[in-house]
Amino acid sequence: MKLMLALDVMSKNEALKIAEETKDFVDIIKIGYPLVLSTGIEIVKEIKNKTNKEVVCDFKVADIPATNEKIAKTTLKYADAIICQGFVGKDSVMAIQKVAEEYGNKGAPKKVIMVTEMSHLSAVEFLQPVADDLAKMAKELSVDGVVAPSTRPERLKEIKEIVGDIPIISPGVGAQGGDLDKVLEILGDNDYVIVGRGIYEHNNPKESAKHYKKLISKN
Ligand code: O7E
Repeated sequence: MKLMLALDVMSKNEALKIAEETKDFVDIIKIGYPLVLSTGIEIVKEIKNKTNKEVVCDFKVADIPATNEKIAKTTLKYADAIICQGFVGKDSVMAIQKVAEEYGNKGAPKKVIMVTEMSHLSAVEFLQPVADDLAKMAKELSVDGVVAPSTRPERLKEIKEIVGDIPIISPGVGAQGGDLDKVLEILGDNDYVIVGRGIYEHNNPKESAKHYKKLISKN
């Protein structure tokens, strides 16, 4: 199982410092609006240069196909993968997949990761009722990864069963209180556990990353 660092800090120096300190224990780095809006998209290049890791842009893109296409082009010029919402429907996701195909090459294909059910409390209001259908759509579209919650292991399991061998990317352990032991029983070698605050807010991010890496590597 792999560790994805959610680097949601707001300063370039802090981001680069934590990325470098934790790089031996982190498999891939996810950044999103907090860091990119604070520093600019060029931060992707700087993180990649410092760490030699793949960088995923978590923009949870959720627009009409024509706008999704533009966002994907700007993002995938820099990043290795982009995260989108599935609830906007097939054509919006496919517009991003088309850009990923165009911008990738054989050695470094660009990836599209799609959100199904989110990890926060209110995800049960509107997203959970349609999440199984979103997971089925993700499978039909053969996306490169599916986001499902560590905060609700029973739902994580159900979504994993639907998507089969598509890698799961799961947030919610650490600050959001997800039970890592239960998550480890469900996820497999190709899946990712996301940890953000549990690492970057720790007084020793390197030790925390090492700790999480050790825990998930036991399985
Ligand atoms: O709670 P933390 O600090 O460990 O951070 C979790 C990260 O995962 C943070 O970047 C948040 O935006 C993201 N996330 C969720 O917490 N819940 C979700 O349902 C989805 C995501 C997410 O990253 O979606 C794309 C992978």
